[in-house]
Amino acid sequence: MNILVTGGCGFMGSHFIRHILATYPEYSIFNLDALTYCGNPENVKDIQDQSRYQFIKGDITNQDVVNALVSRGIDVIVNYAAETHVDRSILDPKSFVMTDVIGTHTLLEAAKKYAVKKYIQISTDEVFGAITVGSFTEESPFQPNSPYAASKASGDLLCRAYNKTYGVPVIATHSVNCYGPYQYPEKFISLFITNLLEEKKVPLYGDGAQVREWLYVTDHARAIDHIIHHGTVGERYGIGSGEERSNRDVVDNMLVLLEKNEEMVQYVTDRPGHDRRYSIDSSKLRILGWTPEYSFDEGMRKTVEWYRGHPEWWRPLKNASFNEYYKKQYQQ
Ligand code: TDX
Repeated sequence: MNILVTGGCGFMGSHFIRHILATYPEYSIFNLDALTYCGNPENVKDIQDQSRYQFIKGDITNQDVVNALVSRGIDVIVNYAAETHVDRSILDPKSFVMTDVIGTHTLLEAAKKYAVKKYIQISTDEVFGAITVGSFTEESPFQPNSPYAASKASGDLLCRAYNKTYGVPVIATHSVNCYGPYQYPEKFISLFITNLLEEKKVPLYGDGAQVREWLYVTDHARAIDHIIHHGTVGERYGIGSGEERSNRDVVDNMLVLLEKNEEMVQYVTDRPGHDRRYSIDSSKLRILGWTPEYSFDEGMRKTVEWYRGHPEWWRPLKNASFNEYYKKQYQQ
């Protein structure tokens, strides 16, 4: 099987590629990545020399580039390429519309033209908005609150329309928050662990009582593998762990693992439009036989150990200029 992974130098895409190459000796992976700020060739360094792996630098909004690649006999497209950081989307929504909407459209056009066998859309629980009690299901309406969530929801709606109108074999996936090694140090868990390792305070938004459901990243890779092989075209699947934690609880967990005290926690101005709680009912996928391997406690231990052992990976990224906006906005 030939799989085109977009955004394969990013956090989640790189774990998926590693999983597929290790699990299926007969599969080939084509990794199309524009190498924007969070696409890092270091994330796939350990597999880059394998003959079944090929990297192509390119943007998913470029139809010629995408067509040239998909016409080479791609069976499955897995669209991991996306702008994903909510705080950035508040500052610069257009880049999110370009990649998450136009980019998705470009891939769908190629999937239609070259009749790929499956198109897997990697999306998020954020498209459903926030939920106070209970969990979102595949039938929940889209109620995005951030420009990021709106862009992903728009891409997902195009996926639905391309399936209904043209018969493109789309499967959409909505995952809870992922964490683990190689996550760019702008997201909550990766930012906070690396701050604490640098003896810097961690900026907790608002009252810290917001709730997220956390999934270890390799479990997400396994879920997508499962959906490629067992999912039904035209369906959506929620991917969740059931491991809900308030942000404050997650911080307490990190303080213990990193042996830091309360003085390191700084409550800062809340994120505009901050969703209070996300939660996904993943029973539809679990009935197909997928279940996560890692508990939150195990996943956090592994994640902290990885960041502790790889300062050469994250330290240069923490110094990058993008952090300036971030610091001004939230970390004073
Ligand atoms: O500095 C911070 N302080 C803080 O309190 C950051 C970066 C985050 N937070 C809070 C905001 C959220 O309640 O932590 C929680 C998690 O924040 P993010 O890591 O930014 O994730 P979230 O906003 O929940 O969105 C994520 O989940 C769905 C990802 O960024 C998306 O890419 C994914 O699709």
